[in-house]
Amino acid sequence: MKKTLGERLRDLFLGTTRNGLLLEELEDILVEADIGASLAAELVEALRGESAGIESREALGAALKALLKKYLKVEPLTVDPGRLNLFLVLGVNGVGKTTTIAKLASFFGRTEGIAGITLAAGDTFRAGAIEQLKVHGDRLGARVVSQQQGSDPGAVIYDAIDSARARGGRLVLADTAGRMHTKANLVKELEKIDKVIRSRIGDGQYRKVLVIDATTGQNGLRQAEIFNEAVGVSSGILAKYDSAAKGGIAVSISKTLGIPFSFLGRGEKVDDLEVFDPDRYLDTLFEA
Ligand SMILES: Nc1nc2c(ncn2[C@@H]2O[C@H](COP(=O)(O)OP(=O)(O)OP(=O)(O)O)[C@@H](O)[C@H]2O)c(=O)[nH]1
Ligand SMILES: [Mg+2]
Repeated sequence: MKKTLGERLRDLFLGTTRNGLLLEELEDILVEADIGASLAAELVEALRGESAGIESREALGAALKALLKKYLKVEPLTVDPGRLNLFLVLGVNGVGKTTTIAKLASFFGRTEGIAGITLAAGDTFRAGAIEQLKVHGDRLGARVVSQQQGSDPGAVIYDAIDSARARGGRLVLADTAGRMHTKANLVKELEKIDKVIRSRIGDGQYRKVLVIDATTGQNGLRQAEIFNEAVGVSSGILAKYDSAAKGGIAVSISKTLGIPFSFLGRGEKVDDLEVFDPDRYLDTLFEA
């Protein structure tokens, strides 16, 4: 397994005491952790002035954490209990969208006492996606609104909004397909879904939540750009942050695109979701 950022920082201090070399290597280490090339260069530049005073890994870690914390945007994703809330869950295939929906349903049911959660089976593209959501729904006691595979995802979500509203429900979590035949298709489909929701949500709260896989690397930034351009992303969730080897992509995305992060996924189980706490996130990233 790859070394973590923290481990590599420790090696850096064992290997050299010469400042110039240290900062150059540091830049590579930050790029490896998916912080992004331009941000890594910026961080190293910011440290150049202070580097004379940084004589231990702990001091360097603390200085880096403080800088990264300034770049990281964090904002809670909350259910407004006074109206209908719809969270449209977006992301490329396999990042953890459907699992994250189950985690969010469990989180909002457990911690905020939100009852009557509706899951909308908006991934009508992949075989097995609707069944997967139904299994989660059964386990969590959440209603699942679905149509057959291949049907229009906008229509499914439209139905889910209407039926949730008719029952006085407060939260709809809508799944989407992570893959289309082409990027243009994906964007067009998302724009259509977005339009349907906006026409139907009324005075409800509508949030577009992008799931990013912590292990996918800098490609995550490109994914965020595409979804952000298509529909505008309200909130990011960093999934698969179980190990600290990677995951700097959250800083890269929030610094570059201004997208705030709300939750962290740390495992496959329904309870493996935590509110995005910048200190906990950075502590993990720098763990040695
Ligand atoms: N270790 C770990 N695995 C996760 C996490 N979140 C999701 N997974 C796993 O990632 C795999 C894909 O998860 P899904 O929720 O099906 O992903 P998806 O984005 O809905 O995938 P598609 O519907 O195919 O686009 C599953 O095996 C999940 O158990 C996480 O936080 N940690
Ligand atoms: Mg899915």
